[in-house]
Amino acid sequence: MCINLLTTVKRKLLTHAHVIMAARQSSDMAKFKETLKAAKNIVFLSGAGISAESGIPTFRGAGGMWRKYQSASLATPEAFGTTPALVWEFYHYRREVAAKAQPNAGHLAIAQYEAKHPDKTVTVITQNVDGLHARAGTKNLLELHGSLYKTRCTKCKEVLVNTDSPICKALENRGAPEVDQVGSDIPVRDLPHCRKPECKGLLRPHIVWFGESLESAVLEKTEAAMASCDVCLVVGTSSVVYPAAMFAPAAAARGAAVAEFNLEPTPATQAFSYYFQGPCGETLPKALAD
Ligand code: BJW
Ligand code: ZN
Repeated sequence: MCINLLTTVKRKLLTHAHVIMAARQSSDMAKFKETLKAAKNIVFLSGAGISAESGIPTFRGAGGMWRKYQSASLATPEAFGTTPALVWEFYHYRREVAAKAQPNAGHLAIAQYEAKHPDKTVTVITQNVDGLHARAGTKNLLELHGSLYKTRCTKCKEVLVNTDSPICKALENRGAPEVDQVGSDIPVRDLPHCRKPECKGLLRPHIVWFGESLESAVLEKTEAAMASCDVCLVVGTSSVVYPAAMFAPAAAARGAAVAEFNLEPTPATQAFSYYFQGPCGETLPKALAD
């Protein structure tokens, strides 16, 4: 029911916005910079593409496989319920990859833009869980889909920051993507567990999986930022995962200037006023320079 409603809203937004915006879409960087200069409330909405140039695989396309599994098939409560060790191997691998990666020119340009414009409200809303925006120095950050470096107890629900490497002894040297193996032989008792003696519940990554609701406090702040922004920069997202995919088309439909930075067009591109094609590690620094 909910999905049907959201799908209808999405279609209407995209069709409506397509009709109004398609003829007026621009790739004029100088014009966009003028629009940005005049803006007071600016939102960056980022996805996996911004971290691609740091060596972190995106979800869809070539990088979206781990072993013989689609990444999206492991990012579900069902997968964790049936094979928690396999899902932990996958997330352990991704924690290690992201910890070794460095923020790239795109992350840094956004962080520097925020620091240089204390007169503006700059909000970074990311679907990424890799922590690279924060490591680049972004302060006003909303992590829509959680973090690789937070755990949540499945029993008492405690959320904790955890940057241990490895997160537990049993996961040491595990999670290699090239291994030709079905499932995982790590016993559940050896996976990360709650530190509280009275609980000892199984920990899971504090990440929003398919079919799960986004954290309400994060969602409320996101909706407030999206409702008040006058410019939104949509960076490196395929705009196919909801509710995140809905935010920028809705902002465009109410008249905000929305600029997309991507290697290729997405289902939302036509709804936006600006489109800058190319690696965002190159296009964003240009767009954000004085
Ligand atoms: C570059 C580049 C470079 C590359 N420079 N660009 C309404 C309609 C239909 C379905 C739904 C709906 N509402 C809910 C759903 C179900 C579902 C959903 O959206 N499914 C769709 C796939 C259809 N959504 C949910 O389940 C969400 N929950 C929810 O809505 O709860 C309420 C509810 C539940 C059930 C029913 C109804 C309501 C939760 C979604 C959580 C998503 N989680 C994931 C995985 C966890 C994180 C992790 O493990 O890392 O988050 S999915 C995965 O996709 C990940 C990402 O954050 C997310 C978005 O992907 P992203 O970032 O866009 O990456 P890619 O790979 O798709 O795209 C990369 C882009 O970069 C490409 O465009 C490239 O071209 C570009 N690029 N290099 C610039 N250098
Ligand atoms: Zn607990």
